[in-house]
Amino acid sequence: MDRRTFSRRMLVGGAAAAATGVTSLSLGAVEASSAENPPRTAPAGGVVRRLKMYAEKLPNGQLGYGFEKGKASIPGPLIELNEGDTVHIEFENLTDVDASLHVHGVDYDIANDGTRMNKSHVEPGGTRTYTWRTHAPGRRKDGTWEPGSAGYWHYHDHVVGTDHGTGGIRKGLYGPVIVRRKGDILPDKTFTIVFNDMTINNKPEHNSTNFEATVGDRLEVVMITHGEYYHTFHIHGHRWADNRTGILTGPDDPSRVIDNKICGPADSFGLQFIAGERVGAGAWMYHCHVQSHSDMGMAGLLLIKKPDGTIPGYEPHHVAGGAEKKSAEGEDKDTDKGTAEHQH
Ligand SMILES: [Cu+2]
Repeated sequence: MDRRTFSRRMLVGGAAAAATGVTSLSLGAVEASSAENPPRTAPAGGVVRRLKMYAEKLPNGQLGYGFEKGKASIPGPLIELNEGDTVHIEFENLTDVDASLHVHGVDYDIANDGTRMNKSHVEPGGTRTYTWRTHAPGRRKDGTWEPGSAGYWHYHDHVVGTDHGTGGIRKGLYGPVIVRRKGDILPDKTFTIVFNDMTINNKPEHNSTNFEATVGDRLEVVMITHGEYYHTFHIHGHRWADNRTGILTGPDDPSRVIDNKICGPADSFGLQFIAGERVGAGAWMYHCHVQSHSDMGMAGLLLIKKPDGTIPGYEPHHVAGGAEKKSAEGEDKDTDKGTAEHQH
């Protein structure tokens, strides 16, 4: 049972409803201002995890990473760690070219760099285990402060096409990494949005990449940029804090609250917000705010439903990018379940 279902059952069930005077129906109203229960938080790290990861060719000729054979996706699957965790990733290259797994932000020695420079890539059909470590912040012996590993990071290929992985990234070999600090607020759902050249998540232009949620859900977005251009990431009706977690820590947190952020190649950041808080359900656009980019299709929808599942004013046949959808493209326009969406 997810948190949303849980909180709604609690409300319908009695005690909470009696105390606050609200009913489950009023959750969908515009005046619903925040989640009802204290959010779950990240535990302390220190766990050793093992993952299997594949790189493979997708039916459309693009390339993807996946945790299972035949299940590769663009972006690749979310790798979520807590500071102090170690992960050993047994990476198998099922493509017909050299490939690798190179990560940003966490601790790895040179043998785990995933580059041709130190022969840490993998030949077609080959396997290699990459080890990533993470650590909590703390004071060095010299008294200076060492940052922890927590952050919104990403992994990508570094050898397909060129020694910089230009061909691999262009074809979809990239994915999100989240390292959490003990006590970080956990979301109900995580979406990964990658601006790669002029696409979102390598989808054909004007096939908007949509995500679904319900009013009151605590949503998290991992936003990654790749390719040749700078972009600005904008969400309608929702804001976030421009800091490590995307959430203000309290009334004195000096972080700027924003609804638009500039991003360039290999940048990554994360944000959290409550779906529909003070604004209600709807087909809320998100898009690159470089005008020519949004006009060329760098736009999608956060489909935020009322608890009864409806979305006021939403007309599913209008594409966010502005052009009418051709019927042949119908399948691709569906929400990004199972690839860029991660349910907690
Ligand atoms: Cu753009």
